[in-house]
Amino acid sequence: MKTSLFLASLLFVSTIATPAALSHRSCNKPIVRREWRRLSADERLDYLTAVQCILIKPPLTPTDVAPGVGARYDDFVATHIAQTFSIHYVGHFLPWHRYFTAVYEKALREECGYTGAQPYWDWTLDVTPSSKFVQSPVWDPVTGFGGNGPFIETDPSDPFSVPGRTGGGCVEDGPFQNMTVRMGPGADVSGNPRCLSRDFSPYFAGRYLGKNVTDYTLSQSNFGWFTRVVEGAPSFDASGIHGGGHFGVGGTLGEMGDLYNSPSDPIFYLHHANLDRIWWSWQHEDPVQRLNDISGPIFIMDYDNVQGGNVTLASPLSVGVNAPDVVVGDVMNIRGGALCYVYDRLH
Ligand SMILES: *[C@@H]1O[C@H](CO)[C@@H](O)[C@H](O)[C@H]1NC(C)=O
Ligand SMILES: *[C@@H]1O[C@H](CO)[C@@H](O)[C@H](O)[C@H]1NC(C)=O
Ligand SMILES: *[C@@H]1O[C@H](CO)[C@@H](O)[C@H](O)[C@H]1NC(C)=O
Ligand SMILES: [Cu+2]
Repeated sequence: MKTSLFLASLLFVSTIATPAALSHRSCNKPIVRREWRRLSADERLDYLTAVQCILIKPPLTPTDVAPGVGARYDDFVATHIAQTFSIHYVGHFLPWHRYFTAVYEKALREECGYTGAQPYWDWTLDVTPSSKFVQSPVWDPVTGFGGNGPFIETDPSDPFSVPGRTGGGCVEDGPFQNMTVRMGPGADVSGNPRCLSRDFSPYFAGRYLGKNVTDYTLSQSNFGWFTRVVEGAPSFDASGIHGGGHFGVGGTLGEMGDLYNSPSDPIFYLHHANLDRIWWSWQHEDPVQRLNDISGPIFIMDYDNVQGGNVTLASPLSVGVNAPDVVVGDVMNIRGGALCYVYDRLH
């Protein structure tokens, strides 16, 4: 049964794969994704310049779909918002975000003249001790993404109050100081122009982004548990590395802490590239098994399969206007199918 399903899905992949996926089938010269601090200062500036470019390029999303979309960058945010409840706490959480990040990387390269690969942020380098968090090179005002916003009081008894939050206001320095966020908050795509906010919690980052949590994540023996440990429970008391990055940076009031709207902060893509690298590192430990190991619910939080079955290699992935649809099997290997990149280092 298992074998025939697997063969069926392979057949499915090879017969209906999209032209885009087919054109990338041979991956002889993968681009190499590197950690932010291992790029030269010029390479960091090249990346930041490409982000400034996509922030002002005209959008592709039709106005009746998301009236507030004002730039090509927003196409990605609106796509994430539209699918929020079908791409988190599901089996295809990691495959979807892998494809989404690669498609963003492709847009920077093909539409904004960027010649490098998507960088990643290895937060384990910045959280021991947690006081180091604010000094990370990723927050540099010139060769990074700028830092925190000023502190804004919130009600600490609010269940959404992230423990240890220290900011909440508009980012005060760096290249995204004057960036206009239009999508969100939450599911709202009508257009709410405002500043980019961050609400750092060094405490939260220290608790979930240390090497110990990544090592625990990598010790899971199958994909079903691996992805559940990456996502953690939707609670501040039992987050995983995914929530660690989102709430460590976005806290309560920052874009990164908004499940829908988090791609509005350009650091989103460096966080997700690192999650992807950790998944790749896990796959690499047992490629024969793990390049095909996929499971987990089709429907959000449906871990007992009450509403439906599990995701398979044939399950569809859509990133909306940004690229052709693919299937999970097209993104299991970063050097094949719809993808063609590698990481400089495994975790
Ligand atoms: C942001 O806008 C303010 C006020 O117009 C200006 O002083 C500052 O230099 C701008 N910062 C960037 C990074 O463009
Ligand atoms: C990892 O270390 C942090 C900081 O000491 C701690 O709060 C957390 O509970 C540890 N987590 C695991 C899974 O070991
Ligand atoms: C779905 O996947 C989980 C592991 O992620 C597994 O334990 C469960 O048995 C699977 N359910 C079905 C219906 O195959
Ligand atoms: Cu997401």
